Amino acid sequence: MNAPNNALLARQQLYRDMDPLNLTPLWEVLHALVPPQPASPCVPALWKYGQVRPFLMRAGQAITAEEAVRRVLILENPKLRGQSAVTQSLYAGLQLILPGEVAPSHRHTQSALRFIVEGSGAYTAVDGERTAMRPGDFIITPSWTFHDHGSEADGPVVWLDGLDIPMIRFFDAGFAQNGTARAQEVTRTEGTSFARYGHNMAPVRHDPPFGGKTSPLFSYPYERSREALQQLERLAPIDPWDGVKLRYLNPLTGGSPMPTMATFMQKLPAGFAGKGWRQTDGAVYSVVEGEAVVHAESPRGETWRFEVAARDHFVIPSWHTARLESAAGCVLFSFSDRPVHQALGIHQEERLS
Ligand code: GTQ
Repeated sequence: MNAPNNALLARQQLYRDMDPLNLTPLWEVLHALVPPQPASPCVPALWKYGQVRPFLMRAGQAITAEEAVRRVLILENPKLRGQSAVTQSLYAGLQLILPGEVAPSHRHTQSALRFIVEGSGAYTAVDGERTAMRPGDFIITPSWTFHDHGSEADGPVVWLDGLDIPMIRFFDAGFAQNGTARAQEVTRTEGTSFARYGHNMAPVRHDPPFGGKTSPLFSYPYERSREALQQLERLAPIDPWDGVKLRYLNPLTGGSPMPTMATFMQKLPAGFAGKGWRQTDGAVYSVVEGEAVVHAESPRGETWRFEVAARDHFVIPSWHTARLESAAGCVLFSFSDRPVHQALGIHQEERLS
């Protein structure tokens, strides 16, 4: 298969001669371009809340929410440092807001989710309606809607931001605008969206907001999701891979709450020893309650073992095998880019027996 030396030299001369024309030979890169299986440059990674929180609080002293616009510490994949990315397509960060602060109004084409990690009494305002933030709540900021965050709490409030920033950057499709007011005008009473869409009912004559692409529910309260998981743990068989796992949905379509990101909540019963699985959508996890052990293995056979507890965050990249165990029981929130894989017909999942 080896070409003789003079043939190799001729090829190298060919590459050098064509280089000024921005030409490059496919056969030197083909294998990496179309790999036999996903070969993510990302690695599984863990952020222990006890280690991250002191830096969040120092950030709280170093800069105001107003000056920072968004006071966030980005969770960067160790193999994507400098790219503000937790996977190739997703962004994750921990945002801090202190009592009395306002993170000013703006909008962007990137979709955002908030998952509340610590503290109550902050709110986010979307499209003229405020939503209170409580730990475990999942809140949406749809693409191109003005949003600001504020706090009337008596202590720090921290939430996980999940955005499709790297994906929108990949498509070079990002736009952003600042609001004219610091905080947007409130035009609807808090709870209106939930009353309208949060009960398996929908308005009779009503165009879906946000072009029908994003859920009209801004807030999925934890007490509801937790109740569902708890009941299922009692009433129905436990899935050997996931424990009890549900996906959040857009009540008007049955699809994911946002066009680019799927969100999930799952409960591992006490004593759970899950089987391994892998999927093409890399996922970011926020531990809500309890504790678990996460085993991960890359397609090349490298292994990781994370001991996780409430408020810790971790990432499982594409096509890495993961396995969850929990002695005491555990509740996990997660998000991934699955809706995009599904829309493109490239989603794959493998469940090991
Ligand atoms: O809250 O609007 O973590 O625009 C990154 C970009 C949060 C936000 C982030 C953002 C926001």
